[in-house]
Amino acid sequence: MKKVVSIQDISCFGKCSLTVALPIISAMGIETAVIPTAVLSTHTGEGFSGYTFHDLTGDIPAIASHWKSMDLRFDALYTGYLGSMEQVGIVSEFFDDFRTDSNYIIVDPVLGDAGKLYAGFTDQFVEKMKELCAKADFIIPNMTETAFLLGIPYTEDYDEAYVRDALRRLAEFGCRTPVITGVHYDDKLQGAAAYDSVNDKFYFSFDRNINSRFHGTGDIFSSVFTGACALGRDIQQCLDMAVRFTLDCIEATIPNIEETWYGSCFELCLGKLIGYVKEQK
Ligand code: PXL
Repeated sequence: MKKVVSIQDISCFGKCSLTVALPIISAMGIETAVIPTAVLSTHTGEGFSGYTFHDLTGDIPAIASHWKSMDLRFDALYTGYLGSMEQVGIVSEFFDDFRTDSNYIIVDPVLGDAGKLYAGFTDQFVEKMKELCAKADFIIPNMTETAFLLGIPYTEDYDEAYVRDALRRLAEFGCRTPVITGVHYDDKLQGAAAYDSVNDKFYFSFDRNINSRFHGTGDIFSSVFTGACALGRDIQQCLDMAVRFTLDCIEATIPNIEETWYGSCFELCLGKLIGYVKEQK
């Protein structure tokens, strides 16, 4: 059985990070270990204020050393939202300890959306996140995170040449395959693009665009991508499954939007995801 460890916060209410990664990767038939990096009462995105934040950075080295003593190994190490520069440094050490010749390191450099950094993040934090990206096989930023990582202005007016150039520049940080999510050149299609820098090859996957922003979709995408990667799927298959399932979740959220403005209704789609894993060879 494949094993993944997901390292990110628990937002107790709000459907993102671990409360998304754990059910999604498990539904893909993969054992999912977790390292909660912080406990928040809700996520920090639009609509919530006054949330609590309990930092668990100090627990991570002890968890890592216990696991090392048991010689635990994982097919993928997957990180999402990290709450402080110190935490990014400790996760970086975790990568050094648990990287093998055959596993994947997947970093979703959670920094912001819609052209803005999330609450509490600074330019120094972005710099620190770049260092973590250098150790990854795959990084999965959205268009906002791509702009912050590259130090370029955020724009919603771009074409395929812009995306290819951004992917090449992200690869210069040292990660093998950057993946950009939320790519859309017009109102009809939305999807993701990847660049395998070792083989100098680009990959694209698009599906129907829905012109609205949905919280937590980045975590849904990265969780499916991580699961598909751990299952040994190729880059195109990982992109296709993550794009398709993210769209399923958005479509399921629209009729429930009044109730779940703070997250996407991925729960209603897990049956489909299990089907995709079975169908895609
Ligand atoms: O969905 C990314 C995410 C994860 N964790 C926390 C967040 C966010 C985005 O706002 O606030 C705590």
